[in-house]
Amino acid sequence: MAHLIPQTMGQQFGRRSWAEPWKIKMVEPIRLVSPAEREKAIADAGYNTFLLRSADVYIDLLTDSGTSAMSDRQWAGIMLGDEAYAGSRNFYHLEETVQTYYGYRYLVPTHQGRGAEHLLSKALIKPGHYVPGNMYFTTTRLHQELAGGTFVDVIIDEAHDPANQHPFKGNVDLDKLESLIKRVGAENIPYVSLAGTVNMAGGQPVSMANVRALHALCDRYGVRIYLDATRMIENAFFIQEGEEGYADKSIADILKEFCGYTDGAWMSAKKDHLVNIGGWLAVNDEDVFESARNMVVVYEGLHTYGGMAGRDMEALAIGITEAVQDDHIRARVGQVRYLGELLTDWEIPIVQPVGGHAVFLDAKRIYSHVPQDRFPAQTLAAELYLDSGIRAMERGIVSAGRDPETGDHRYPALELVRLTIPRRVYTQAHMDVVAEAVKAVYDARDETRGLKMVYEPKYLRFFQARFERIS
Ligand code: P71
Repeated sequence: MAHLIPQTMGQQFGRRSWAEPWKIKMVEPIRLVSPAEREKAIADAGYNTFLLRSADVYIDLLTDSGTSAMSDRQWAGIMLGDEAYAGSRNFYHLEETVQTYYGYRYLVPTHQGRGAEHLLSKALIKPGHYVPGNMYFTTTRLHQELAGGTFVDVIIDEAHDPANQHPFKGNVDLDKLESLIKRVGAENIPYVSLAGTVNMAGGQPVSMANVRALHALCDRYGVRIYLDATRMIENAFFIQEGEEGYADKSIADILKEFCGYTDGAWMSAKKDHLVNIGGWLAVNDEDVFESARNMVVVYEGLHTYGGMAGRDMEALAIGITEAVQDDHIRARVGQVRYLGELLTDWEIPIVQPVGGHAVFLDAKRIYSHVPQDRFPAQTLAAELYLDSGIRAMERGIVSAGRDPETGDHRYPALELVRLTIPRRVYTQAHMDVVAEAVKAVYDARDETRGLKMVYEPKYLRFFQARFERIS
C-alpha cells in the first residue's frame, strides 16, 4: 500500500491552522468504562442521560452549562472573594463589568439563570398575559407559565426546519409578532422574550437588523423587550462574521449595540461567562429594578449576592472580560463548527447551519422509522452512550413536555440530540472521537426500536423521567 502523508486539518482545507488562545495548566483525568458497565449504567439510569453518574461518562457533552474551564486569572479571583454578607466588593466589580459590556443600568445578582427568570416573570407577568418569544426554552417558559402567562412562539418558520440554511434562524418573525399584538392588545404583552442565540433551535443567532426592526416595532406599540443573554456573546460572533457592516467591529461593540435595543436581560452566567455557577438580571427601568431587588431577598439572597458567594462574583466578573475577547469566541465557536463540519461531510443529518454552543443531531431523520412517541432523540442519546461513553442531551418530545390545557405530549417539529461543547475543556482529538462514535451509531441505526416512558415527573420531566427499551 502506498505510504499516506498525513495532513493537518488546515492543510486539508488549504489554509493555515489556528489554535485556542490558551494552554492547559491543570488536567482532570477521565476514563472510558467497559461496554458491560455502560450497559448497566444506562439501564440503571432509566435510559435518561441526566440520571447517569458522571464517573461513568467518558466525554461529557450533556451541556455547556457550568462545565467551562476557568482561567488562572479566574481562580486567582476566587481567592479575592469578599464574603461579607452585605456590600461585598466583588458585587461592585460585577456590577461595573455588566454595565461596561452590556450597558444596562441596574443589576440584580441571582444564583443562576432560572433565578433571574423567576424574578423577571414575577415582576412583569400577570395572569392572562401573553409572552411572545423566539422559540421556547424549558425553564424560561415554565417561569412565564407559573406567573400566569401563555408563551407564544414568534420565531421565523425556517427555525423549525433543521435543513434550512438561513444564517440567522433565531430571528423573530415580525409579522407573527404584530398579528399577536393586534389580536390580544399590547397591554396584555408584558414583554417580548428574545433569546440570542436560540438554544432549542440549534444555537441559532439573531441578526442585528432583526433586533433593530423588532425594537422599532415594539416601540410603536409600547411593548418592552427583555433579552435572554445567556449565549449573546456567541450571537455577537455570528453577527461579526456574517452580517454586513460588522466584520470590523469588536465582539464587545456588537454585544453592546445589540443590548441597546432591549430594555434589560437575564443571564445564566454558567454559559458565555466561563463560570461554574452564577447569573443575573439587569434592567434599565427603575420600577422593574425595584421590584426585582425586593424579591431577590425572598427567593435568592441579599441584593448584593443573590445566591452567589463573593468569590463566585469575582470569577464571574473576570470571566465576562475574557468571554468578550474576539480570539476566545472564534476558537470556541470554531471548535463546535469543526465537529459539525466532520458530521456534515459524512452526511449525518444535523441541524444546519451549525450553531454556537453545540452540534444537534437530527434524530427524526436518523431514526425515521421510530415514531415520535417512542422518543427517537432520547433513544439516540442512550445509544451514543452505549457505543462510546459519550453523554449527550435529548431536545425533543421529552423536553417539550405536555400541553398544560390538554395534557397531551407536545410534538415539537425538532427532535434533536444535543452534543454540547463545554468551553476550553476538550481538545480536537476528543471531537474526533465524538464524530466517530456518532458515525458508528448512525451506521447501526436500523437496529433501533425506541423507548417507552415508565416514569414521568410533573415539572421539567426530561430531568427525571425513566424509560425502558422496546425490543
Ligand atoms: C443548557 C441549560 C441548562 C439546562 C436547563 C434546563 C434543562 C436542561 C439544561 C439553561 C438556560 C438556557 C437559556 C437559553 C436560560 C437557562 C437557564 N440551559 N436560558 O442549555 O440555555 O439557566 O440553567 O442557569 O438556570 O444545558 P440556568
